[in-house]
Amino acid sequence: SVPKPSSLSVSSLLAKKNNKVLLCETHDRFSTEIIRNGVGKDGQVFDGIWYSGLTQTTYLGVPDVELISPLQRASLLALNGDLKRTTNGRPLCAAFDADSGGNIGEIPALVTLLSLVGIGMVIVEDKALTAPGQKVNSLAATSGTQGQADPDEFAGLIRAFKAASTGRDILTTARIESFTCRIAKSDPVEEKESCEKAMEDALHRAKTYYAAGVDAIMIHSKSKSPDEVIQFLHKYRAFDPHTTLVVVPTSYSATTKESLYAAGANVIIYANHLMRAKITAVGPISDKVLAQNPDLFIDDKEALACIQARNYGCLLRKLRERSYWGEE
Ligand code: SPV
Ligand code: MG
Repeated sequence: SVPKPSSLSVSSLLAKKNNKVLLCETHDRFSTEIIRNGVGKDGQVFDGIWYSGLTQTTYLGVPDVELISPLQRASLLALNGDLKRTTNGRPLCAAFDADSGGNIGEIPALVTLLSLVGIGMVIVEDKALTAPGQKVNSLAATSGTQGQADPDEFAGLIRAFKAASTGRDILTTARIESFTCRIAKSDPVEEKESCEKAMEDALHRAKTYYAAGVDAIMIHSKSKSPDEVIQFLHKYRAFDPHTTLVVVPTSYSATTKESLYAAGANVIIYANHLMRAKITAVGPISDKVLAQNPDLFIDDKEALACIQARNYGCLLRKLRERSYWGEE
């Protein structure tokens, strides 16, 4: 029989924690244990996991372009034994990054599967995906080249997620990309106008998605300053005091949690921090290991040259040629 996940629901955590919930991405059991056991100076803990498209695909060694559909990613989570994430230690809630939602016909299966593996929040972004594999990550330098979905059509997608979630404890969340899909202008007057237009567009979309019945709204930004997000939070809160608001302080990571909560945010997601930290850390370590163990290659000037050039492809070829790795 399928083990029953004992994760906490996002909605009950919001109620229990005064509408302030903290999530962090994890991409393997080890990183999950790190966030489960981490305690901040103020005694604050992570409430749950963000199943990030970026870090899940990076872990698999493929780009974050939505070549693997949300249903395929959810299936991989279900199959890799992730159900066990809550069976020992402190239970964590979980939110799933559903990219642009995938095939509309697969939404009932996607929501059912997410619910089965104990996920309490599904987040769908309003990017216009022209074909599988055409998504641009929101923080990529080229994110301004990605168009946004028509807001009314996207509202239809939200309704499909809501319909599939009936009777399930899973919050449908609309993610607004008006700030990340904007192309920055070099002229200051044009730049100001473009920012104002993006704000207007973001607010219009939020109200449209609210009318479609979303449970939560996420506002994303790639600005190093939190200003546009904070302004959006204040403006949206003046219209609707209740809907759960979600933010992702990656590019504006110096901003405190308190200032985001004070502006009206309810869920803060640290979206790819552990994977980014891992990538930054392992490169220099592997360089060091190679640099400190040159004896193996003492007479092998070609392999040494590959090491000195930090050319891993060249080094792997030399290792294979010399059968250091035995027969393949
Ligand atoms: C992810 O973590 O996959 C996200 C957040 O979607 S971001 O990478 O900032 O777009
Ligand atoms: Mg993503």
